[in-house]
Amino acid sequence: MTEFETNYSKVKQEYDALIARKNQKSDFYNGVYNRYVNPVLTREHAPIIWKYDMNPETNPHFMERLGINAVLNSGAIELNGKFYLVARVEGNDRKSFFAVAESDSPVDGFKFWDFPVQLPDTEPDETNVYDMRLTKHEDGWIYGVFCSESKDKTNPDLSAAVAQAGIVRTKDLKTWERLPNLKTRSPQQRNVVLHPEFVNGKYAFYTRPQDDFIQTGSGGGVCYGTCDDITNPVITEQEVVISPRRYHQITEAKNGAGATPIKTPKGWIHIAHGVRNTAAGLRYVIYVFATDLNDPTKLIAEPSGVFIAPFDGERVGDVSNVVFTNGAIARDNGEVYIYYAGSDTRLYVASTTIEKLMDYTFNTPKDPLRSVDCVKQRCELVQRNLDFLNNK
Ligand code: M1P
Repeated sequence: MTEFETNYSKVKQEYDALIARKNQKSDFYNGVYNRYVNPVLTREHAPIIWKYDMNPETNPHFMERLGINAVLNSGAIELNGKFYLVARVEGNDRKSFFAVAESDSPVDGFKFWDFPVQLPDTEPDETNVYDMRLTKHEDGWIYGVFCSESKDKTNPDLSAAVAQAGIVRTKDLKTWERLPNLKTRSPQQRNVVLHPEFVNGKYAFYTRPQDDFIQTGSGGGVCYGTCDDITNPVITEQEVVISPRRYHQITEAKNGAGATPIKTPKGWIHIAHGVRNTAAGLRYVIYVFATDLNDPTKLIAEPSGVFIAPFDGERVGDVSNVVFTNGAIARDNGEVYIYYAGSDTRLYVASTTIEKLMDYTFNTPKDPLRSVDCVKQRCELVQRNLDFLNNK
């Protein structure tokens, strides 16, 4: 065999085995959701034809020509009984792009389509795109809202950038129509999500105003605003904060909407991320809150603390100590699959049910905000448990 044939055969066997690999629930237990042993997408899931020149004459060593560095933050949707992830794929050149991975199962078997998503090139200054949230809207379209990043030409700092919310729509995940970027009063926006229903006849967005590319500054948290026309997406009014950042909570440094909210009989459940600063840098965790079914600006439940925090191998990667979600699938049969990236490197899944998610959201006590009150809260639980156990 030639060097090309030997190396290709090894790479192909490993790729085929990876796609065929079955996933299983891990030993992790908290009663709220299950983790799985294997990530659902990694850079090794990138098709061979994305990376290698397959012609032995021009690539005798079977060398990667265009490597893939990471596969992470993914929008998620179920269509006609199949599961689709629109993943953020980062090339070795640091630029991200979107690609659709499809499977018959929500927890394994995801395989990328041959071609990545080719977005219409309507924003000439746009350098990078990432983190698409998919919303099956009641107007009949599937929308993708993502971060559209450009160089801040007004700032001499080489790293200064501007984040905006880009918007596309599709019916089949194959043909994408690009709409103008969302305009709001904030100079920058990231982690913007489209609400799946009209609210008083308007399109409603969850936003995250920020003064700077990294720091949210005066941005008070996850916000809400509406626009009349999705083809001219402008939120004219001041957005209202629906999930605030707070001192000494997991959202202190910043937070952001994650998956498109899930409609339940008791309210819209949001699976979002919160960030705090530590000596080791920013720590990203996933948390949950709920808003009123008829008034999406009204916060009705705030379970205390983290929902998913970086655990075991999730902790380490290109940006360590990060878990981040921008996609979940709530099935008609009550199953819920939450796709979350570990350390900006690979994509995991957690599974639960609507019933458990509601139990967690509406029965987990609120954060009492001060250590002394947290001790009281825990002592009350201990006392109730002792009373119950002693009276059995
Ligand atoms: O590196 C962690 C995450 O950082 C950003 O999130 P935020 O805007 O809240 O800081 C995003 O760029 C996200 O892609 C990334 O995972």
